Amino acid sequence: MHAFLLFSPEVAAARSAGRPIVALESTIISHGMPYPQNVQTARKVEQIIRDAGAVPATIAIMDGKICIGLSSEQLETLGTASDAIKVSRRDLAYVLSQRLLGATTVAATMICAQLAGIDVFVTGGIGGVHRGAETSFDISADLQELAQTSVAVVCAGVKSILDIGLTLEYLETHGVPVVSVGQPGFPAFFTRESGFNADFQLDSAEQQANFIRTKWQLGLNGGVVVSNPVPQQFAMPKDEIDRITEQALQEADQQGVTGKKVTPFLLARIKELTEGRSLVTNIALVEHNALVGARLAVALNA
Ligand code: PSU
Ligand code: MN
Repeated sequence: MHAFLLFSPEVAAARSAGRPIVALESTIISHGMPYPQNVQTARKVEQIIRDAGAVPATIAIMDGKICIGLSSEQLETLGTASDAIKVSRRDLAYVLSQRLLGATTVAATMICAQLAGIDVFVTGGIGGVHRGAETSFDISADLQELAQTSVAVVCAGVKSILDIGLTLEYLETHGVPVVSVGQPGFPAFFTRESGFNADFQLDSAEQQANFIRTKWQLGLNGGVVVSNPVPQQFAMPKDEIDRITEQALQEADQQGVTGKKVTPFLLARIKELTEGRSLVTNIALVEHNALVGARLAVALNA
C-alpha cells in the first residue's frame, strides 16, 4: 500500500471485504458550495452511496496524508476551513509535503482514487476548456487526467461557463469516451441538454460496467466520463442560467480573475445571481450522480 494513503476505518473494512467503493472529491465541499450546505450534502451523498450497497470514500489531504474516507469531524473541518487549498495534479506534492489542508479537484481525486485502487468516482461537474481558451490557455487539468488515469467519473456534464463543444473535442483527441445515461444528449450541469450528444448512451449500470471493463482490458488506460443529467424537476430554465453565466463570465473578465480562481469565482457568482436557486439544482444533481455511481461500482465489482 502507498505510504501516503490513510484509509478511514469504514473504507479499510470495505477493502478487506472486497466491497464496492465510490470515491468523492472535496473541492466541491471547500470551494464549490457554501457552508453548511456543503457539509450536509457531503454527508447525504455518502449515505445515498451506502444505501445503494457501496462504500463512500471522500478524499482530501490532511496532515501529510491522502485521506481516503473522512470522518464526520473531518468533513466539518474541510467545510468550514478558510485555508483549504484547492489541489489539482500540480499542487498535490506541495500540499502533502508541506502538511497543508487540501481539497482535491476531479484531477487530484482521480490520481488518489487510482492509488487507492478505486475505479468509480462521483462528482457534480468536471472542469473543461474555458471559453476564450484560444487566448487564455485555460484548460482544466481534469481533462488531461481523464486522458491518463483509469477511473470512471460520474458527473452531470459540464457547466456552460465552459466551452462545451471544445471540451468534447479535447476529450475526443485524448481518447476519453463520453457516455450518457438515459438520453443521447450530453448534459450541461444545471440543464439536461447542452446541444451536444455524448458519444455513447449506456443506460444500465451493467452496460456501463461492461464497457469500462472492456476498455481497460484492452489496455486502453484513462478515464471514462459517465454523464448523468440532473433530474427534470430540479433542472434550471436554460435562458435564465445562460444569462447569469454570461454576466458571471463578464465580471470575472473585468475583475481580472485568472488561474485556479476562475472556476470557484464563477460558481460562487452564479449562486449569488440565482439567489441560491442554483445551489438546490447543484445538490440534487450530485445526489443523483451518487446513486448512478454506486450502482456502477456495484456492477463493476460483481
Ligand atoms: N465544476 C463544478 N463544480 C466544481 C468544480 C467544477 O461545477 O466544484 C471544481 C471541481 O473540483 C473541478 C474543479 O475538478 O472545480 C476544476 O477547476 P479548474 O477549472 O481550476 O481545473
Ligand atoms: Mn483553469
